Amino acid sequence: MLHRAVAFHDSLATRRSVREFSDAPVPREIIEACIATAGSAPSGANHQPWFFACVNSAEKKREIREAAEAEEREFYSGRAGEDWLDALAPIGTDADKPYMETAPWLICIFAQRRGGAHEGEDRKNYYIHESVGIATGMLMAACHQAGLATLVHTPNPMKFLNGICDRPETEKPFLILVAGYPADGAKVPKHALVKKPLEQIMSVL
Ligand code: IYR
Repeated sequence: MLHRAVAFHDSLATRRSVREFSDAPVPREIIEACIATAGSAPSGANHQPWFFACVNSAEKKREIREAAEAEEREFYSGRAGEDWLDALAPIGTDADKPYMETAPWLICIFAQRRGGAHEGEDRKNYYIHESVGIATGMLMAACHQAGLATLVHTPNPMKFLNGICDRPETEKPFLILVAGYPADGAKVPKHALVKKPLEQIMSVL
């Protein structure tokens, strides 16, 4: 058990949030297998309140990039506020998101306010954000295991995604997961490599 737990840690600890992607295609079957892993996550009352719109077409990716960059320009030119921009400075991000067109897949994740455990139901869902967050973490781990790099992208607001991905108003865009291969020589900021040691994130009582 310890060997398996440590081996899993050693693998996941090599995950990087990448902002330079290769345009090499990734077969749909790989994405489907990763989404199936996400779909196996636990959720409130097992209602599985998530939907994954997997965008691969160049036209849709361009639409999403353009809408996201419009929001990001507002964010970086004032909406974020000084503290937030200060916190982001060591990551070196800005409003330009070319990787949203370069990467083969944009997985647009939606949280369903209503639904239920069975297809066609219209009941209230519970613990939506917790459930979709857990599923997203499992999706990222699955992508990593498959050899794919990912980036969590959260333009704010993301309302534009409902229209582009053809999703109903009862679904709230949760985040965009960019997925593909890292570009040759892709770099990550030093800041992102520092993870808190166990003593800081855990206690045994
Ligand atoms: N959504 C913006 C800003 C951003 C916010 C946080 I908090 C980050 O950790 C990284 C970025 C962007 O993607 O640039």
